[in-house]
Amino acid sequence: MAKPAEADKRAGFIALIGAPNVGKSTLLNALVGAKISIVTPKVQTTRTLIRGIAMQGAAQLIFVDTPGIFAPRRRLDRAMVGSAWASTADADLVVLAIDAKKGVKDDDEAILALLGDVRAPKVLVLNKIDLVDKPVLLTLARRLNEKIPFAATFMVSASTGDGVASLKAFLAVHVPLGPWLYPEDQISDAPLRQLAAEITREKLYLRLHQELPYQSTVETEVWKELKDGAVRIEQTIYVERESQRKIVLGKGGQAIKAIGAAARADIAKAIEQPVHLFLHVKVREGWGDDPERYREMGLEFPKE
Ligand SMILES: Nc1nc2c(ncn2[C@@H]2O[C@H](COP(=O)(O)OP(=O)(O)OP(=O)(O)O)[C@@H](O)[C@H]2O)c(=O)[nH]1
Ligand SMILES: [Mg+2]
Repeated sequence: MAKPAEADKRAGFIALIGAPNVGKSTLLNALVGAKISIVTPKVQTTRTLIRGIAMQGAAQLIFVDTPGIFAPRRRLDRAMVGSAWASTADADLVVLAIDAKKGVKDDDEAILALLGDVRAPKVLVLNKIDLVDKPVLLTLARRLNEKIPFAATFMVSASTGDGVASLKAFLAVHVPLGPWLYPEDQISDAPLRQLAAEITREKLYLRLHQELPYQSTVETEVWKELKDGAVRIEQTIYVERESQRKIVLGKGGQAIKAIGAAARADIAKAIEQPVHLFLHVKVREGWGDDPERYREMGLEFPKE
């Protein structure tokens, strides 16, 4: 494609917000065309702002995936929800994603009530349309547009990709004129260490159940390029209690082995390098109240 003239270039930040589990991260990955943000069937998977960058004609679209917005209880929850709302202040456009299958629930209502205060134009995305019939979608779109003046409404399936191209085309002509902010071939600004920690956290979420995923965090401690072109990565999984450490390890170390194997394969694919992954599991009681852990995650530490 011919290079656009400097004066025709556009660039903008597009915040993807919504209740937990509506498919924001899946949508970010579909829009960028690569796996940037982790996805699981569990709520509250995304913990911090994750940027993914896509080019569309003369426009550079910088998508910001955010933690799901819900009524927070713990300090970590408050930090996550706070970061999601903070993303809307810097955004040129805000995309509100709704799970069309679930419809409008309490968390969505609470978001809608606060969305009026957001200055940026808002775009409504009804996601998971592969799971619902058309008449349901039209009713949902009408009801939501009565509450908030959305600039446009899109019906998509982030999983199948249905409708994603139209959404992207719309966004590309609605971000402001201006120079591109990242090199054209860049698709993320997350450091590799963070990406690798996120991948391991995804495997933890997929493998472990109930409260355990929410009481764990993953940090990359060592990243060493080896002479043979491989990389040695050491990560620590922090949990709250000894009983949780035992579950993460599993009988005869089976659980941690499976988590490590799955994470290693995905990290190697993401960085296109062979990986030797070493996982440590440490009990750090009250890590959810430790400012250092928030710094590692890239979250503000809420005072209470
Ligand atoms: N059928 C279907 N499932 C979807 C679609 N988009 C996302 N999902 C599934 O919904 C679940 C949640 O997806 P995520 O992308 O992690 O949702 P999220 O909004 O980022 O969730 P949090 O980060 O927890 O707020 C996963 O199991 C996805 O595979 C879709 O279009 N159709
Ligand atoms: Mg997410």
